Amino acid sequence: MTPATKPIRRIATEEAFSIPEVAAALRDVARSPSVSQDLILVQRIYDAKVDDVQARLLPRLLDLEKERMRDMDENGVAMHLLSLTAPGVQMFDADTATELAAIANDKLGAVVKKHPKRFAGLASFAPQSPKRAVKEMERAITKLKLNGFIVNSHTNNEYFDYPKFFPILEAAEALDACIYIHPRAASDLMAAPFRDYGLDSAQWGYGIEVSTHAVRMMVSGVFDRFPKLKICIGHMGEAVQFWLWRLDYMNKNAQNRGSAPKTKLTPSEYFKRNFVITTSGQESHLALDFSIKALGIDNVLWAIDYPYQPSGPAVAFMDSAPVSATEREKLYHGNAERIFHIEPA
Ligand code: VNL
Ligand code: MN
Repeated sequence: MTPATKPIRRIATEEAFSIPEVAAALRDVARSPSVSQDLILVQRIYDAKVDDVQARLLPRLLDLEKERMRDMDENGVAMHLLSLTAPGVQMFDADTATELAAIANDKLGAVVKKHPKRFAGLASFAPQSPKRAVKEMERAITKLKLNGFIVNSHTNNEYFDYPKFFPILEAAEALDACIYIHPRAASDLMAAPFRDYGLDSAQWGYGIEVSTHAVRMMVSGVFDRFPKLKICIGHMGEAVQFWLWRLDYMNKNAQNRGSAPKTKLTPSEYFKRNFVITTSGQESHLALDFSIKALGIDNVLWAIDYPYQPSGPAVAFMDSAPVSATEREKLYHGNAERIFHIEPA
């Protein structure tokens, strides 16, 4: 008799969900005038016509225990690290955003508690009101036992290097909770060239928005102030690791001419110390190999990007990745367990 081999534990780390309350508020946003480029996607998903091919996304975002769990079982996915899908609560006014984040976190906390082997969760908060955000962050980690935070890049066109957000970064560092910076559409003054050809979202605009956010944090000195802060970015690091040499070189020039503040470390040093990346929606072995070599095997985590991308190919991509068995364990679950405080199986 051959001993049964233990199946590898696959923890997918950028898996989207929504709740009816947020979906209804986003439908209102879809019907209101706004210059935000997020409106393209918000109208497509939350105010879709019945014949819209994307219309099936919303029921799949709202479902946790039925089709999603079936999909996980069929593809050998042990766990989804869930996050309220982009743009989260960041298009609402501060009061609505604060209230909806708490409702989403309560629901997330409940489903994680009910299925502790199948779900973990990243908590939302409203950066529109940093003070109340900090309270919700503390509640989400200490009371709801959630695993970190999700933020969908800029809030009202402002980025985490703005001092108004420092209390949020300070809280995340103190709570030892990683902030996953997920994309949303580019901020208003950057968005114009992304309006055509479907470039607003996952095809291109999302990556430019989040990579710019990450670079702003590194070169502004945020990580000298918060040296233990952990940030996670998806989509194979939004290509930041490919840029590190040039970032280091040109940041030094910018520092020398006084355009950028002096920092203790270089961008590449911050990126390796303060960031981890996930493979969400980016299934290229070449890009994975480069990322592991550039950042180290401990800094790369697997993700699917459910329900925006199918689970089967994401599993096949990582099952067949040209890495050792030990490395695959880290990519599939070891790194996620460490970064997001998920109990090892
Ligand atoms: C898409 C892909 C949207 C991944 C997402 O968030 C995402 C998309 C709104 O293809 O529209 O996380
Ligand atoms: Mn995503």
